Amino acid sequence: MPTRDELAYQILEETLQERHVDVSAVLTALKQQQIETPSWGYADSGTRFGVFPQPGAAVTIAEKLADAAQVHKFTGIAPLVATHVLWDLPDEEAFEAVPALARSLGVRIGSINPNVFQDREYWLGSFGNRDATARRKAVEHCLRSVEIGQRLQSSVLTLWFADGTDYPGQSDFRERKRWFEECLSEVYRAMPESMTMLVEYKPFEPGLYHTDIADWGMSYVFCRKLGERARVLVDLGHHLPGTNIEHIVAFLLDEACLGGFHFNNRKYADDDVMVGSINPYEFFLIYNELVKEELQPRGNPPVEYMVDQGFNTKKKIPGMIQTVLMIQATYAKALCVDRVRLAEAMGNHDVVGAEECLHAAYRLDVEPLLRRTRAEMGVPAEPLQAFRESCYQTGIERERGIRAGAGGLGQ
Ligand code: RM4
Ligand code: MN
Ligand code: MN
Repeated sequence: MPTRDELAYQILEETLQERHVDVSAVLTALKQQQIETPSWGYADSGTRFGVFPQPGAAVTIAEKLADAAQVHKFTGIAPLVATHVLWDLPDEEAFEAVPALARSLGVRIGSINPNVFQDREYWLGSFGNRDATARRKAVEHCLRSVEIGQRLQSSVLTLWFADGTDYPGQSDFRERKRWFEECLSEVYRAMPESMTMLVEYKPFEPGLYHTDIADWGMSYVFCRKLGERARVLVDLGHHLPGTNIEHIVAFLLDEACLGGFHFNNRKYADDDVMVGSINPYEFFLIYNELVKEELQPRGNPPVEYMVDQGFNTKKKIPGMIQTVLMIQATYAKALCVDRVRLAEAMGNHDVVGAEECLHAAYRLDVEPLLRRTRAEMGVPAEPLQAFRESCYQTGIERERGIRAGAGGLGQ
């Protein structure tokens, strides 16, 4: 007698075969998926109105890595951890200890995130600051981050700038653009061949009137001027309402300039809530573009799939496991689109038929496929439930308690 799981898998397999989907290729793709979770996602976070510490939230890099390792242990697809230079790596000793510590926990250091937005000197900007000493300080910090990245065996430098202005007339757009070009280029030139620079954009906040890298186009222009190892970072929350993000993704892919993502979701502004929690269909359509590039590569280098979320009211580790599972399920659905029928429908100008192909994949219950993937990877079929049963959460709540200074978003 086949088990319930086997039966469900067989039924799904038949459906997928009918839909011209190569099921074993889908399983392979799912097993190769790699997601990077952010160290700051395990630390206390808040809003500009305050930070509410959670019992058990991580403070040190060792705790952040240990918590991230739990997410990887129960999902099998989150082996990378993004680090924030200022928040995670306070001293020289950390650079020595961190890679080995990560390895011992079964994870690796992913992207290095310099911080040129918190110090007093950056009040009026970093790379776009009129004051050359502030620009110098920011460049030096980024150069140091390149060095740190090498020591941590990281190959990705992720840049986000809080630069902008609050009022018309406050500064000069063109001057600032030139300063950005100069500073970015100095950092780019210092990177080893193995390192990629990802440039993030954001149309609003903290600047109330303008931000210096406001959209993907500006980021793209900077990257193109720098060279092939500079690519655009798409943070899903950094778009004005109604923006067609999947179109941007496809456009950048075709230009071989899509570097990576900061996955999250927004309802109103840069909310940093869980990816897919507000608009899961939009997330599916984004993954649909990514899968098309995977199936028919046109030269975009591998994309970094990073999470950039804050958990203010959700518990952090289960929140992150839930996030990773959402990303996995969405990728699985995008892999299950009937691309033969879709191409036919497109060719016949059958708008209803074409959209139906996407709907059919989006509606599909991919759970049997995910359970099979997990079984083959040796991770629990129900990661969230298994994490709860492990009692890790109650353990850290008891041992670490509530502490101040956990750093991270909103601080
Ligand atoms: C920004 C952006 C960056 C993140 C900072 C703290 O809005 O998303 O990636 O590092 O917030
Ligand atoms: Mn981001
Ligand atoms: Mn953001």
